[in-house]
Amino acid sequence: MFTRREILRTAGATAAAFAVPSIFATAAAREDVKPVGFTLPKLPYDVAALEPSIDAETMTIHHTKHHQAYVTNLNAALTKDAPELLKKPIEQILANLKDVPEAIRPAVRNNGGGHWNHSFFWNIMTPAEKSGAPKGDLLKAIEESFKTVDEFKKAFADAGMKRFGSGWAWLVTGKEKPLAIVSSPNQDNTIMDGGKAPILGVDVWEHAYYLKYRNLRADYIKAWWNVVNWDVVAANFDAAKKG
Ligand code: MN3
Repeated sequence: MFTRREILRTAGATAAAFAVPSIFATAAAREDVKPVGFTLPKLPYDVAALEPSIDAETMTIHHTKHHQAYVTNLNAALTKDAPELLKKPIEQILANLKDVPEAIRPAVRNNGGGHWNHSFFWNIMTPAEKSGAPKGDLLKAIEESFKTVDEFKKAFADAGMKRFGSGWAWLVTGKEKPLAIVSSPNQDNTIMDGGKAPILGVDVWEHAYYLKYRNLRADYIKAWWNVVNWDVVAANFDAAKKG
């Protein structure tokens, strides 16, 4: 058995021996170098876990190519013109886009929005057998706002269908009624310029569905309901009411 002191001494000696890192050691290979800025979050399930609603190939490309590109481009823009923002929470950056230097503001809006939206989107989905249904306060709020869950789903799908081109449909806490449906273009969301975070959202960019559903966005949204994580949506609703 080593005493704590001996372990520290051994660790110190090892560190000293490698104090000058080899020029052949890349940042990626060195565990002491943490990536700077934002990173791609892991999916909370296997890439094939949402089949057949969302196929594994679409999920893989969507996560490791599209979402990764938003992260890479966000980091690149901030590194260039506002490196101090690399350490801020993404929500704080999006809520204060006016404070981002003008030269990179569109890039931060699009890629920062893309990063937040996709991180959010992965979390509000789950394998169909765990999807559940709206209940408790969330169910009451849906019924008060849209009469029935079916009417809500119809109105939400309609918002996704009517979003011309690329964008998102969102469920948010409302002013007159407990809940409201909005949609946004591109990678915009309700946090930008001071709004609250949404409690549910669907990505209606073609990259989210085209491989499997081709041009049939309505079929994609219909199948997507099967993999909504209603426990997470309920938790988002609770957080939005408090916030
Ligand atoms: Mn997407």
